[in-house]
Amino acid sequence: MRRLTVLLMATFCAAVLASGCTKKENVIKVAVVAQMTGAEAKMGNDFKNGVSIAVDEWNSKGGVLGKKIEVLTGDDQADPKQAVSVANKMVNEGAAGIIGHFNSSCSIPASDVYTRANIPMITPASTNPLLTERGYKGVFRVCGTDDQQGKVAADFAKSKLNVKKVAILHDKTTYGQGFADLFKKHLGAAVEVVYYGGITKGDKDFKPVLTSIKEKKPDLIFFGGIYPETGLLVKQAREVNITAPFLSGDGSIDPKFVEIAGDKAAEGTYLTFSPDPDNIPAAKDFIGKYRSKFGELGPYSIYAYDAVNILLAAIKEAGTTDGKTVAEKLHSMEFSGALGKMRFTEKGDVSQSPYVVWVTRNGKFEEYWKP
Ligand code: ABU
Repeated sequence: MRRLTVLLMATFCAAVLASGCTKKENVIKVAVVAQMTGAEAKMGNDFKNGVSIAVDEWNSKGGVLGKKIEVLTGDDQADPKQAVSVANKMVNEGAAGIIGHFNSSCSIPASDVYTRANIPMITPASTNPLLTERGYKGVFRVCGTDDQQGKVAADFAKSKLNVKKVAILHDKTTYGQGFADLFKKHLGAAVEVVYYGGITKGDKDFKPVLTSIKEKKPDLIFFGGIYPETGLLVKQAREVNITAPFLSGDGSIDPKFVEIAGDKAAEGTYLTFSPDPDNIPAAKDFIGKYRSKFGELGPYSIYAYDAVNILLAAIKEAGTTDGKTVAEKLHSMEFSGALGKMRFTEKGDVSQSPYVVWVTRNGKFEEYWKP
């Protein structure tokens, strides 16, 4: 009797283990990784929302390669060390592809981890050029680069605002400083840089640096950084009676920027970003779904949606989740997404990524100038 009980228990355990294994094999995991908590959590959650809409659509049609898709979520807290740690976690949990990260300072070190593990990554938002300049075949971005964005910002400052003296600030990150340096490069010698310096992310009082900038009488203040600091800089600049316009970039074009700066201080602030997706016919369905489920579209929600759709389309076309095969497919495919037709270059950038200048009016962002 005792023998029979042991045998039955062993059979039961084997069945449980087998069903566990079967369950594992019956899903394909994709990971969305960005800052899900902290001051910039809005951007990470915008990614997550965009990815969830795409994955629900795929799963309602049966998934991919006959398997349901499961989304893993990783929080890098906008911190490069945490990004490496969470990248390893996603590898260990069996992610077949990564949508992320947001910050270039996270995407770059995390891409080393994914490359070693043969897992393709597509970032919706990391714009620092270095990300795709290291010869990694499985690293992609669906956004543009700060070289492109910096050129549009500089052309706007020179030809539309006619600036002669500019103050340049950045947040000392890979993105913020890189973008500021590329803006400066594209300004060229015709514009005098009367102030150049970095602030520290997370600081709350920028009045000392703004007071120094005020003495230099710039025609424009440029900031390379993300909306929590942009909002405070714009607010405090007006408090120390700086009237010069502000110009920032894609890391700041979020309603949270206006919330922090306040409508009055934010009025007239310029930001570089891609053109309004509301004017893209292919984006209409996604935007409608997003607004009804999550409210207003985040700047990079649609990029996250397209990124995961591209990844899943490549897995489907490849007929496998093997990273090298999927990456090869990503390099050779043309994809029709919510942002229109998309193709990757040899480096892993998108072949087209236009930038325009937006302005803040009555607490909202409007397209204002295009090169
Ligand atoms: N491109 C906006 C901010 C994300 C990053 O590149 O760090």
